[in-house]
Amino acid sequence: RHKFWETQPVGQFRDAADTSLPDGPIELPTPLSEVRADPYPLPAAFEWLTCDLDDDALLADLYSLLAHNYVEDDENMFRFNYSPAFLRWALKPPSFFRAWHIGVRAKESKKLVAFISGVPARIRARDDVVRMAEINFLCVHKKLRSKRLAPVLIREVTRRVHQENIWQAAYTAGVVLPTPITTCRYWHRSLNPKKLIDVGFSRLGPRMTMSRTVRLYKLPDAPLTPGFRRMELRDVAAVTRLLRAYLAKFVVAPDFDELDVEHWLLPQEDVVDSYLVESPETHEVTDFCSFYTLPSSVLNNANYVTLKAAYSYYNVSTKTPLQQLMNDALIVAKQKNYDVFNALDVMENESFLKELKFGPGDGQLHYYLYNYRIRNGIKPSELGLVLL
Ligand code: NHW
Ligand code: EN5
Repeated sequence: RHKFWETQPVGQFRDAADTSLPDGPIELPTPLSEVRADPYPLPAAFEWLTCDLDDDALLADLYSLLAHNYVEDDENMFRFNYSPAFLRWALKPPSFFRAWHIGVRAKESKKLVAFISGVPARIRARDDVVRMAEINFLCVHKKLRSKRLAPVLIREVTRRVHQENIWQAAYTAGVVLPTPITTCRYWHRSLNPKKLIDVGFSRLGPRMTMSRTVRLYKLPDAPLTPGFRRMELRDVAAVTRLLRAYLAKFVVAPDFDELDVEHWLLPQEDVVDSYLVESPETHEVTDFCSFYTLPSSVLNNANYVTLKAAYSYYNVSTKTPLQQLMNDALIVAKQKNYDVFNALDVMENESFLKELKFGPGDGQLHYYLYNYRIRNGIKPSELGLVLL
């Protein structure tokens, strides 16, 4: 069934019932001298390319590969359209490795035809903080599909991760592989219902007119919570404290320090937005919310070419109720002209989704760990990790 995945140190479907297997690494590290020294062979027409994302021309090629060949929904109506600035942000966190930005190009034309990436992260599973690679942006050009190139890319990124003495990884996918630690549902909150209906992202509900629908999703013009403001550089220490305390509640979550928070959560126009509540009396930072910007190309529509989507990222409430905080996040997203606000049912998100008029999407997101077993998996609400 899974000719490649059966050979890898991941939870196998046949072991699912075996509760005697312990939590933790599936296989032990090997000495670095035993890590294969040279790249895996590619078909003769192609060559490996370690990507320099500071090179604007290369970044443009990567952007274009993904814009035309990356993830689509099940009916091929939309395709993720990560911006160049977003890709640079996603792939260059503190202590990133350039060797983990792996392209494949045609030897003759030099055209970029495939890509896979990793970035380093510390991820806690129960009480074990593990150095991992977060693997993302695996993409093979549409014309080269089903030729078993993906396993070569995955083996090569694994080799380069091993060379840094890192033996675990985390990744998400819309497809089922051996074996998810949990399966999450996407939820969607319409901000611009007329456009969403026009492009086929959503439908007019039964017994609903367009004007009733527009009224249903209407939001105030400005955030309601006193002290709600954009996060700034001076807030990094306070936000790190809030976030670390909050993420400690989940079974699997990143172990963020101040450098990570500065990189992953300090606002960057059209990439990541973060807001917090500063108490007007004590000036204490009590609550925090964030979302990242990931537009989708609208395929085959006469009126529109892109959908502007915000994706819920990390949110922490200690004083402002989470539902009120997220309502303010919807309000600022609407002000900034997003068409839809998306969220997974991770962390405590279930507590506000229905109340704030999110509806379940048709997509799922499966979370995976490589070479790390979590017996019986976890519930989405036990997961404190959002990958881009
Ligand atoms: S998920 C998004 C993945 N990208 C897309 O869906 C873009 C559109 N599709 C494509 O470009 C986020 C191609 O269809 C791809 C597959 C490239 C997906 N993950 O080359 P073949 C990520 O980036 C297996 C893992 O013939 P293809 C996360 C498939 O099950 N495996 O297929 C990435 C089969 O193996 P099997 C996937 O369609 C995580 C084999 O690939 C997969 O031309 C990567 C077929 O290969 C997926 N999304 O290319 C793993 N999709 O055993 C990281 C298919 O079943 C692991 N496959 O025969 C950790 C590594 C680091 C470890 C460090 C210690
Ligand atoms: C790794 N970082 O399927 C990511 N999106 O629901 C890789 N559906 O947008 C894996 N099909 O339900 C990504 N509208 C896996 C996800 C791939 C993309 C995907 C889904 C998520 C999606 C939309 C559009 C469906 C179009 C037809 C959807 C319904 C919205 C509606 C709004 C009003 C209230 C009810 C719901």
